[in-house]
Amino acid sequence: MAAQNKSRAGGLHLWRNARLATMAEGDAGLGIVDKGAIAARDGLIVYAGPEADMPSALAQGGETTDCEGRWITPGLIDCHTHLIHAGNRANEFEMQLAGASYEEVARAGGGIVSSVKSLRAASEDELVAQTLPRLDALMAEGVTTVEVKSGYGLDLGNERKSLRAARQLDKQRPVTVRTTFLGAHALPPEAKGDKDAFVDLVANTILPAIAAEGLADAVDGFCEGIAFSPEQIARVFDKAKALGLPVKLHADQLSNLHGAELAARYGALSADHLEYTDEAGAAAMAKAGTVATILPGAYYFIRETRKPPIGLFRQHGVKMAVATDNNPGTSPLTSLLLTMNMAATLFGLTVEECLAGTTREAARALGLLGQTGTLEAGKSADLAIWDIERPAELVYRMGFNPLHARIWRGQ
Ligand code: DI6
Ligand code: FE
Repeated sequence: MAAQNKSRAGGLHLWRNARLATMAEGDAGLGIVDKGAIAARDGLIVYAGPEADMPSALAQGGETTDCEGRWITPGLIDCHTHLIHAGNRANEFEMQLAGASYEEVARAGGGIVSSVKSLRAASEDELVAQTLPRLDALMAEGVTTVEVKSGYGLDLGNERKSLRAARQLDKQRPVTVRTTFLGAHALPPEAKGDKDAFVDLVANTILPAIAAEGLADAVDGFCEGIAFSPEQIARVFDKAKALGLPVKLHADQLSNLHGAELAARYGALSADHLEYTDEAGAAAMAKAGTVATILPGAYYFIRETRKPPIGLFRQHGVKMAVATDNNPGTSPLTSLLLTMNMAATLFGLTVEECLAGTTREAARALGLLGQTGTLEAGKSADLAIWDIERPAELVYRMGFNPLHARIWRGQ
C-alpha cells in the first residue's frame, strides 16, 4: 500500500445540496441544517451552514460536489481501541461456548497473556499488516480518527513496537491515529505475580522511554481487581503528569474500585467502561470534565449484566462518548455503527447521544475537540456523507453500512 499524502488537500472545495448534522455544541439537538453546504480550504472547514447564507466569495469558487440531498455528519471517531494486536482468541470463544470458565481458559494458556505471547512473536510490520484490515473496516463506516492503545507488549521493546506500529497506521491510511500507552494493562509472566515491581517498571522505565520517543499521546491503565489497584495506577499517572501526558482510565468495569474518582482527580480526558461507577464517581467526573466512554461491545461480549449508570451521567452533566473497545479478548468489534446500535439498545442512549458520542464527545475524550468532531469553521474537513433519510438510521440498522463517501482533511 502506497503511503498516503498526509498534508491537507489544497484549494477550495464545496459540498452543496446536503443536509447537515453539525453536532456543534451551541446548536440544538444534532445541529440540523436542511439545505446545507460546507466549504473547505486547505483541508479546513471555512463554512458549514445554510447554503443560502454561504459568503458569495466561497459560493462562486472551488471544486464542487453535489451531495444530492444526502446527509453529512462529522467523520466518526473511535476513541477507545486496542486495534494493535496479533492473532485472535476465537479458540477461547469456542471453549467458553462449550462451557469452559474464564479460569479454565486462562489455565489452558488463554486470556490476555496469550495475546501478549502472540504480540511479542510478531514483528512491527506483521502487526501493521494484521491491524490494517481492522482499521479499514472502521474507516469503511466513516471513521476519520481512531485511538489505538498498546498494552499487549508489557515490556519496553514490545510496547515500543506496538506504538510504532500504531504510528505506521497513520502513515499508511488517510486517517488520524492517536496513540495511548497502556503499560499497566496486565501482569506479564516474567513479573511472577509481583504487581508493585511491574508498576515501578512501567512508571519509572518504560513510560519515560516511550514518552522520550514521542510515541504516546496519552497514558491509560486498567484499574481492576484482576489488574491494578488505584494506588498502583496513581503511580503511573503521577509519572504521566510529570511528563506532561494526559491520562485516561479503564475504570469500574467489573467492580467499583472508585476508578472514576481516581480518573477525575487526575483530570483525565476520559474514564471508560464504568459499569460499576456510583453517584460520587459521576459527580467527580462532571466536576473534572472527564468524559464517560461507554463501551457496549465488551458488555455484550462478556455477557455483563450491570449497566453503566447512564441516568447519573445525564443528571450530573457528564459528557458521554461511545467506542468499540476493539480487542481480541472482550470486544472483537470493528463496527462503530453497530456499537451505536448497542449503546441505544442495551443502555438506552438516545440517537443524539449516540451520534454525539462518536463525534463531538469522542473528540473531547481524545483532547481533539479543537480540531475535529463537529462541522464548524476552523476544524479539519473530516466528513461522513450518508445515503440515509434521517440520522436515526445510523443507530437503528444492524450490519448495514449506508456510507456514501468519507472525507479526511478535505480529501
Ligand atoms: N479491559 C478489557 O475488557 C480488556 N482490556 C481491558 O483493559 C481485556 C483485553 C483482553 O482480554 O485481551
Ligand atoms: Fe479497553
